[in-house]
Amino acid sequence: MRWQNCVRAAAVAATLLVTGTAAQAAAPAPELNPVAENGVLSVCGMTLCNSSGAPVQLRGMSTHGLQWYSQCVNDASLDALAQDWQADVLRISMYIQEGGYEEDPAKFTEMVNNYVEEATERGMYAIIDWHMLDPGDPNYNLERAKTFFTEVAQRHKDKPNVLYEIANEPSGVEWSEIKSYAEELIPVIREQDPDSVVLVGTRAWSSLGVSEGADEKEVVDNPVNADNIMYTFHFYAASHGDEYLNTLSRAADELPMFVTEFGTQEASGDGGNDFDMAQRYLDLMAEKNISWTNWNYSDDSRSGAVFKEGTCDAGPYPGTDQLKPAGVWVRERVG
Ligand code: IDC
Repeated sequence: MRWQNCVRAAAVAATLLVTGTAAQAAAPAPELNPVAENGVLSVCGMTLCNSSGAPVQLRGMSTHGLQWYSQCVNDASLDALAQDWQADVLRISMYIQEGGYEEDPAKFTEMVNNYVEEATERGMYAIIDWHMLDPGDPNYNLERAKTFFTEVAQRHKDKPNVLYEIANEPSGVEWSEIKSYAEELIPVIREQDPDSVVLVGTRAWSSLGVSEGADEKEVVDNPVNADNIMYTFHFYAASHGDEYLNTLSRAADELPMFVTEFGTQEASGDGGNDFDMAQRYLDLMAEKNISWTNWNYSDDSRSGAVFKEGTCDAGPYPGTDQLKPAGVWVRERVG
């Protein structure tokens, strides 16, 4: 969060002066971390607000799929994310298919629970991302989602820092199907954890319908019947130009929006970066106070994975030497 950076940077500098080296730097004092400063978040108007009712913009990173890149989410990398990157939020991406949750629900639930604890220890918000992708109908995984979210919401209900993202990227389904999924699942979460923010994916890979020829109107005209929710929008700057940007801009005036995934490259998460277009999105999100997490905090070979290949074998994670160009760019903008 921009307004707190000076204070946090000063505190980190003071810590460094005392201890001498970055490696010895202690975690930021509790009063200087995003969660201690802002407490329980809620949706107020079209934005997120802190426990005093002041608008906040969270900025941070999404993990890659935990079934593939959990080695990039460890004590040292999370310290770097919280202290060096100064991230407010970690999105914990748990795929359901492709070797994810459906293969071993207990193992993946435990992993997510542990990462929520790690984010909490570091004073970051945590988004629990139900990373459904293929099949694109979220109802396919409804029973699994009920089981999973009951467990994680029960476990974390007393924490101030957990947000629940219930459908990463629906595709090939009407908005009405996504809405009905959300209206089945949200009460299940609320039963355990009544006051947390829930993030709802939108049609066509969370493009508010644009990638399938629709737009935000279908949501504006027929919103999910629940309080304290936001809708998600995902973009990849080298693939998604003005039509997408304008849709996000219009939508943000009528719907609470959270960009839980974006890349500076193509929708494949790979290829050349379009930093100019990405900056236009970032400017819009700053102007309209839209929170965001970037894809992704791993050392996958693709250009959108922030670390160079092999970084997660042993680190180190702070600084920029081990970052790809997209990583250098986004690290500067997270803090
Ligand atoms: C990509 C991963 C890649 C994986 C693929 C399919 O980077 O390793 O093989 O998913 O699971 C999304 C998705 C996100 C994608 C990402 C980049 O939410 O899972 O990750 N992307 O393609 N939506 C648009 C882009």
